[in-house]
Amino acid sequence: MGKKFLNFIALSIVVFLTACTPKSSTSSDSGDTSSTSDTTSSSDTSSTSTSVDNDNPWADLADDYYLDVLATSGNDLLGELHDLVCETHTHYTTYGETRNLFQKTDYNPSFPNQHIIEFYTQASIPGKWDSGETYDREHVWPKSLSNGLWTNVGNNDANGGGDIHHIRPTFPTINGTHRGNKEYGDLNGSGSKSTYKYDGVTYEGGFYTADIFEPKDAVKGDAARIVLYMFIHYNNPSSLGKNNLTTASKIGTYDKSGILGSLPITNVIDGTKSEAFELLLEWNEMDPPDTYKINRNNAAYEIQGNRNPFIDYPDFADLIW
Ligand SMILES: [Ca+2]
Repeated sequence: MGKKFLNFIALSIVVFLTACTPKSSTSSDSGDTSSTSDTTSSSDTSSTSTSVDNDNPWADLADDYYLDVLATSGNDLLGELHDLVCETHTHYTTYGETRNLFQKTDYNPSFPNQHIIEFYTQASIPGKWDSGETYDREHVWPKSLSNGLWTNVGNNDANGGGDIHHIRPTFPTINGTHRGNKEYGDLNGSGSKSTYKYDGVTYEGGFYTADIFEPKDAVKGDAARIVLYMFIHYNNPSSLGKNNLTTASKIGTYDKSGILGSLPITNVIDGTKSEAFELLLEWNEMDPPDTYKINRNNAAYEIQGNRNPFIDYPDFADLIW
């Protein structure tokens, strides 16, 4: 009798315990309900990374490239994307090297290995480098506005000024005279038309004044996404190149809001920083990446090891800014 009673007590304890435990464990195991966010936000210790890891918000993007990015907005997302594009940037192309890369990155799908797409007019032109006669190499973020980060770009230099995500093939006059080192901005119908005659055809590349260059609508988003990539990659006042990763990566873990200002958006209108971002976000939205730009991102990834996140997922820009 006594033994049966003890067994009953033991069984009751087991039933009681099993009934209790799910209460605390379901909230962390069941995952998808609102209770998860409470759990993750309440504990900032390293133990959370394992559970969040299984729930990676960007797992479907570009295969596994964004698997380590766990943040979903603001400076945290900016910092993690910065770390990612720096740390995976395993090959820094020299400016000289870019002369022979456009045939891989900017090729016209209708004439692969022969023609490339000129950046501002989107004209299809022969891709073989002819010492800058047909096309030259445009710094979308001008050298003189780089805060010294890629002011000196010789053919042997490997810095932001030779990054293949940044450099674009452009007609010489459009690059040298119309764009020059002018800031990007909206001219709202004013300014001179940027045109270039090639092989009997006149191509249009946007508008310009003495101070501002406005790419044509079909190129606005592409230009904006390059600027945003450069901003998150090179946002650090150190010298850049193969040895800068340790310093540059600090933005992911240190005073992100402070560091943000160290590379101002100097190449976009004379407004405040928020006005510049407003314009870039608008351009990013009005002109989404097309197939050719997606191919380009993949080709640049094969060459450098890193990707332009804003081509893979333009909404990153809205989530950050
Ligand atoms: Ca476009």
